[in-house]
Amino acid sequence: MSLPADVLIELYRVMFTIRRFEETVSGLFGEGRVPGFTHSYIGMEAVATAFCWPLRETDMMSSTHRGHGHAIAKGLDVSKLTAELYGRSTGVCGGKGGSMHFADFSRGFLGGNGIVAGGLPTAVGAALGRKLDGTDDVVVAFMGEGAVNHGVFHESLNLAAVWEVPLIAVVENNQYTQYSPYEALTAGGNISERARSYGLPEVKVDGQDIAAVYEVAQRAIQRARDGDGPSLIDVETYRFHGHHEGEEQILGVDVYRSLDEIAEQREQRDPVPLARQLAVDAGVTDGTLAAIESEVDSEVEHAVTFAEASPEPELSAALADVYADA
Ligand SMILES: Cc1ncc(C[n+]2csc(CCOP(=O)(O)OP(=O)(O)O)c2C)c(N)n1
Ligand SMILES: [Mg+2]
Repeated sequence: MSLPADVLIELYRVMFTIRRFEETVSGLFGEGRVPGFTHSYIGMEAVATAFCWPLRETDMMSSTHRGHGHAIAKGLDVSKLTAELYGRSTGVCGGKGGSMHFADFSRGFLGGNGIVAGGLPTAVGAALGRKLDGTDDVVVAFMGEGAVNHGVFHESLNLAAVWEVPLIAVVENNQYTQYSPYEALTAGGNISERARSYGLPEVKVDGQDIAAVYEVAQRAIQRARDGDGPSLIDVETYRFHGHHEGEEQILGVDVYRSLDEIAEQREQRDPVPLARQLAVDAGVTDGTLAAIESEVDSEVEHAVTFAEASPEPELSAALADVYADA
């Protein structure tokens, strides 16, 4: 599918923002400036970008432990996101969520989740709610391929299909479940084939090709808006960093995958330069793209300054936000 230049420019802006944000967080984490745990989305930028692009603010999304890219693609404020990672009071959750457990309901972001497959049942419930409310809003549920072997994956998809809810379940198959190759854990070999057992279409897509993911995302989201039911999408992607930041320092760099494999993926399958090339091929000038890159650099630099200048939450705020307003 060939995308128009104006769309490619905006998709590239989102992808580049995720890339620059994650590179920055990786550096800050290494220096001990960002506390807790972070999991990098570097290498997977096209997936969140394509699936969030067609979404409205009122559409919802559930995320994972690797959620920074999902959040940026859904339009969360980069400064408030950075402050959240720093645990500061100006963060999207007042600094109480951190990297893995922040949410922003004003943007339909239902939250990250430290439990593998944990976001999916929440997304099915939200999608049922959209349907019962009579809206044509949809819900996207992101998950890693590690989710497909959990019981709740089957239970959730079964109910989603029976109730015909507007859910788009996106499996980000980045080839590894923590330190295990997915083939070692996943029977049947092909995640997309599982859709058939729920009466859903089988869809598999190259997640490093923004144009290909964009087309699949548009179709699945339209199907959900039209009331034609859920989709399960198998997206082939790759993560360039370790499972979590700091992994290489703790485990070593080639314990469960080879340096050659990582280098080959970086050289040939990096979605950010591939998207940049698509934009150039569509007639976008290098100057236009360089201007976007410099705007994004400033946005991320400003976000770090904002976060580091922000205060930590007051002790008196510890029990606020524990229960939702009735
Ligand atoms: C139910 C559960 N089991 C185990 C873990 C520990 N754990 C955290 S992330 C992870 C791997 C997840 O792999 P995948 O779903 O492929 O997502 P990815 O990290 O590759 O994005 C595991 C096993 C957990 N958080 N929750
Ligand atoms: Mg994985």
